[in-house]
Amino acid sequence: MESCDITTFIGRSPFINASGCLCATRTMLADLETGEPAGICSKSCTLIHRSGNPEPRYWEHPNGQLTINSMGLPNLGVDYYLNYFVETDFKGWKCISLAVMSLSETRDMLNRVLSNHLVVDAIEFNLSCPNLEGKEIVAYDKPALGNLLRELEQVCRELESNTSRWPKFGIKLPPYFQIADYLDIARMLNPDWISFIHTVNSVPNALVIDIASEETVIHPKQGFGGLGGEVIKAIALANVRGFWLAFRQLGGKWSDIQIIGCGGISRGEDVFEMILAGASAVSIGSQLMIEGPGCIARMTDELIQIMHSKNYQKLSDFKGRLKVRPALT
Ligand code: RRO
Repeated sequence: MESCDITTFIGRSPFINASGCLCATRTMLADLETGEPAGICSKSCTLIHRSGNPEPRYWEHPNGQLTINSMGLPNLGVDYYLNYFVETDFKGWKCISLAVMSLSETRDMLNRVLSNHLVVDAIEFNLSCPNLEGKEIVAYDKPALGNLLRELEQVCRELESNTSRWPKFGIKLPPYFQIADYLDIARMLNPDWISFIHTVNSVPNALVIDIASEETVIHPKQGFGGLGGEVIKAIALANVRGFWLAFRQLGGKWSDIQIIGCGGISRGEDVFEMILAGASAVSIGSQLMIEGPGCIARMTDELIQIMHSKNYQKLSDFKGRLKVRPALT
């Protein structure tokens, strides 16, 4: 069977991991690499390590369709992940995810990342962690988000002279639930600075109950956590499509902002749908936790199978080309 071309802006295929999944330690990252994703993204990190929320803080439904987490940003600190990227032989796209807790901390982390020996291809600002005690999701506060993005860009520009190579900058967004949000947020992104958005993070403030024990399945934050898995795919698709349409509406350089689709992807079909909706690449979260890195090869085969059946040679043959039939009036 003749093979399809599934290269994307990140490399030889559309697949990366969703930050947080199989990427918190060297061992996990090395394991992730065995699945041969096109790119890897490290666990969102802070300046110094954090142990995160108390256990139990992650739970998978036995049928594999749903996960809930309240990890609370456990990570080993920015230097740990930078060192990993220095040491690894991985040839693909390397992305470090920075949790934006405060501007001064983010500046310190950026200073380290944008050193003369830039070891990553991309920097993702996580603006959407749902699980921090006493901290709201900044990406839901539009005026605060607008200010923060302006400040972050300014910090990046100030540090530009520190680096010989300019990385791609992107942001990890939470799911939005109103049509107007896509355009409001898209307008805040300066396409001369932001190259990609990663949408969606887990769906915040879900609650899963075990009826036998009459308890929540995870315990931090009163049992509330971020929802992942197949059950969130429709929300993720809507966000990918909403931002794709918003970037086309704004036109010009906004059309160059790439979308990494995330949320509920567990089969080649889901990847196909994400790309049809406008994603340029996809990230795998819950399914990586459930199945392990082998899911990437499986989904690659499934995607290619679908492309063959539809006579598509490359991803751009169908990317963004979702058909919408006008409603009858
Ligand atoms: O660590 C977490 O609790 C976490 C993070 Br930073 C995130 O961005 N998304 C998520 O579901 N969990």
